[in-house]
Amino acid sequence: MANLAALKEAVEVGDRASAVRITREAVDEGLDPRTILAAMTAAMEVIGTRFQNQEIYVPEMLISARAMKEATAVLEPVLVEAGIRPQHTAVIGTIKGDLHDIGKNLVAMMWKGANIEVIDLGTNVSPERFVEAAREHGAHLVGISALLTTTMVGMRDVVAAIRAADLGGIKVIIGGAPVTQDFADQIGADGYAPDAASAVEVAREALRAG
Ligand code: B1M
Repeated sequence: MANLAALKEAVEVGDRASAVRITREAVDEGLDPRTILAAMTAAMEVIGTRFQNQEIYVPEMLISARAMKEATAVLEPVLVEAGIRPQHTAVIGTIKGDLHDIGKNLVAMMWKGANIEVIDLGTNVSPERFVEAAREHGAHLVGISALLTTTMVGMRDVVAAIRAADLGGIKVIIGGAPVTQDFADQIGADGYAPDAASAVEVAREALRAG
């Protein structure tokens, strides 16, 4: 019988081959795909906590995320067939004028790890593009990343454009090295996360607030 504890362990240590093999075994045995996904999500939670505690760094986090990505690729057709979709959708991007994407990619991975569907708009994303994508995908969350003091000011325009577009109760979460909670409050964002691991809890809290 497929060992889900071993699957969790494989994702934690970034052992792609084992993660994929155990996921295949579990799928072949007809295990509920949600249970299989939960084992991987639990692994990413552990990774997030270790990252926050500075027990691991960006490379280890990327290795785990890659293992999860490959294993979820095996699971995805089963989830689709069973009509199981993530409950929430996020669009994420780096602000206009800014090409830094390593931190944004980590947040996207952690959100995917937390079973949020993520539409990644890449870098240099205009306020109009954020709004258009949020509308197109019926997003519940918008994530904006900025690494430059010169570009972070543009986050204010994205928040304003989202509010003006009247997209329901959509939540805006911001982050990036120069960004602070104070700045998030000033521009009316719904949340600020200092790192990719806490971005999961901040997103969950914002979504819970409705
Ligand atoms: Co640039 N760069 N860079 N750079 N770069 C910085 C940011 C800088 C601090 C370097 C320095 O001068 N010491 C400086 C900014 C100064 C400032 O404005 N305060 C700088 C500059 C000036 C520039 C250029 C202007 C340089 C030039 O051309 N003269 C230029 C700008 C280009 C542009 O964007 N238009 C430039 C270019 C580049 C590269 C293209 C060469 C490359 C980017 C490659 C890429 O991303 N694909 C690059 C890099 C790599 C860096 C440094 C070295 C590393 C950034 C990084 O990836 N960190 C950086 C210096 C440094 O930080 N030591 C620097 C690792 C990453 C995991 O951390 O992105 O902070 P970070 O993400 C964290 C959190 O911030 C948070 O979670 C992540 C994980 O915990 N987070 C979020 C991020 N986004 C979030 C979103 C959230 C929540 C949390 O919610 C949605």
